[in-house]
Formats: sequence, structure tokens, C-alpha cells
Amino acid sequence: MKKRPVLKPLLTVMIMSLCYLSAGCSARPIDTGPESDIKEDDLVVVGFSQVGSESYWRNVNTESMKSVFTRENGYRLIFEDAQQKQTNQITAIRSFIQREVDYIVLAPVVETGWDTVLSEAKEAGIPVIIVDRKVDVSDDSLFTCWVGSDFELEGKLVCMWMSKFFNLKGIDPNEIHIADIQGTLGSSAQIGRTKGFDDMASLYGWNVAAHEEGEFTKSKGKEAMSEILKKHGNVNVVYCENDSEALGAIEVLEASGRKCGSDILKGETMIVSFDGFNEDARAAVAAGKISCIGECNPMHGPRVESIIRKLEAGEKAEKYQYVTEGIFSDTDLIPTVMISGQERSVTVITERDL
Ligand code: GZL
Repeated sequence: MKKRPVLKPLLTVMIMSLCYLSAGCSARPIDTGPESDIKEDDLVVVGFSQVGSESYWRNVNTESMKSVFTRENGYRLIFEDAQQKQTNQITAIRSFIQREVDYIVLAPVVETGWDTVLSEAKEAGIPVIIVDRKVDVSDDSLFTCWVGSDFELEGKLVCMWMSKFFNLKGIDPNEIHIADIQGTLGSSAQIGRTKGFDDMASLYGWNVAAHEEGEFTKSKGKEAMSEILKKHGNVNVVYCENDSEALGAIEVLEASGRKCGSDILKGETMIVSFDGFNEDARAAVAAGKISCIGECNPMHGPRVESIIRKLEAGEKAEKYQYVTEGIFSDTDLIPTVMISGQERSVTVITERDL
């Protein structure tokens, strides 16, 4: 193990990363040359394989990582964007192994297909931190730890919010004709959000009209919404598995003459979604076009940095680290949602908050 200076205090890193993000700094080129007196060999080298840049959430997640793994903080970051292809991530991990990085951080595009390449990293003695979505491997010693969201809980919280809303408005469950625009099939976010949806829709007796794949992108979300309208004209609620899909669905619905909103009994189409960090989606909530968003927090940079700091100090990292997330809405009708003993408060987004 290389002898290195103590990494910059964590509080400084957190403040710097927040300043970086709030200042809208453009990303410094990764793998930069010397900017401080830290010797190249003293830097902690982190290889980060990112899913892609499919959504606003992903871009904020990338910036959160780049904002902490800087030379000033004692790191050299090697960043690889996989453009949503698992083969690109596997190639990136192998290049990190060849370059003998100190840590590999992987945001896996899908859950399966990682055993071989993670075994190669383990044989090379390189700790692997999984971030955001999960990996489904035969031996969980193939990764050191995981940090991310409970996607099934996210799905159940949004469905619970809808159920409470429908009850308050006197809308009978069998008047609900709901469609699910899914995320990238096989990703933890899609698996969890779809399972949460399916379980709650059947518990509440809603009519599930369709599941269409939206790949977490706006363009595929538009295609999926068009398909749903063609085959299921009676759909009055659309469950979008991220904000990019929701913005696509709204465009298609409005182009077809529909009004997006929560007044289902007056013919409006309710839209619910996930993430909550997209400025356009937050504006759609403020305008009443999106009724509810399940928060999915992309700011993993400081969390992952503090894990590496612990490992550098010879401490152990907790195997599974879930981030706590809430709910956004255009109405204060439902102040909190409780499910499986977990209560989450609802934050109302208005024009003033934009
Ligand atoms: C969730 C993340 C998902 C986001 C989408 O943690 O994996 O991928 O919800 C993103 O916006 O594309």
C-alpha cells in the first residue's frame, strides 16, 4: 500500500463539493496534471465506471462524484462513461485493474453479469464499491460495500401517497386505470420501483393497463406514452419510473389534447415520478402537472468519499448503506406517508421554490 498524506478533512470535502455543485462549476477534466504540491504517487487513485448520461439524475450523480474526487482532496479520478452498456463497464473495470487503481467504484447499469470481472478485481486486491444500483453476484465478498436507495420502498411510498389521495378525493380504486413506464429493464431501480408498483396496485385493486419500457430517458418515455395511449385510451394515471420519462409522457399527453393533473374525475391524467432533482420536473410539480415524485438522491460523492476515507484508515465499511429519501408533491393534502414502519414527510414544491 502506498504511503500517502492524510486525506483532506471530510467536512472540508463536503463543503467543497456543495460549493462546487452550487457554483455550477464545469467539470474539471479528469486525470488532470499537477495542481498542487501533492506528489502524483501520493494520490489515491479511484477508477469510476458510471452508467452513462441518460438522465438529469445521472449527470448530477456524476458531478457529485467528480466534485469530491479531486487532486486538492488527495485523489486522482479516472472516469469512464459506459453509455448505458454493460460491456463498456466491464472493459473499464479491466482497464482500472491494468492501471492498478487503489479503488474501483461501479454504478452498475444492470444487476447481473458481474461475477467474472469482479472476481478479477478481487484477485488483483482492488476493493470495489458499488454505488446507486445493486449487483446480483454469487459471492458478496466480490464487493466491499454498496451505497444507494431502497427502490422498492420508493415505489411503495409513491403508491401509498396515491392511495391516500384517491381516498381523500373519494375516487374508487376500480376507477383507476394506471400504466407503468419502466426504467432500464434489469436495473435495481426498475426492478424495485416496478415491484413496489405491482404489489401496491394489486393490494389497492387498481386496474393496471400496461407496463412499457422507458429506459429512464425522455425520448423512450415519449415512445412508451404514445404506445400506451394507442392501446389503452382509458388510462388516467401514469407511473413513470423517473423524471425524464415523466417529462416525455407529459409532452405526448398534452400534444394529444389531454391535461396533466390530479383532477382525475374531471378527465385529467395524473403523473407520478421518481428522482426530484430535475429542474424541469420540479417546475412541472409546481405547475400541478406532476402530482408526486418519490425522491431519489443522486449526491453519492460525499458518501463514497467517506467510505474510501474509512478504508484508507484501516476501518471497515458497513456492507449495505441506504440513503433516506422523502416525497415531493404539488399539494399539502397528505403531509406524511408511512409504510413498513418507515414514515416519510411530504415536501410541497411551489413556484416560489424554483
Ligand atoms: C436511481 C438511478 C436511476 C434514476 C434515473 O438510483 O439508478 O437511474 O432514477 C437514472 O433517473 O437514470
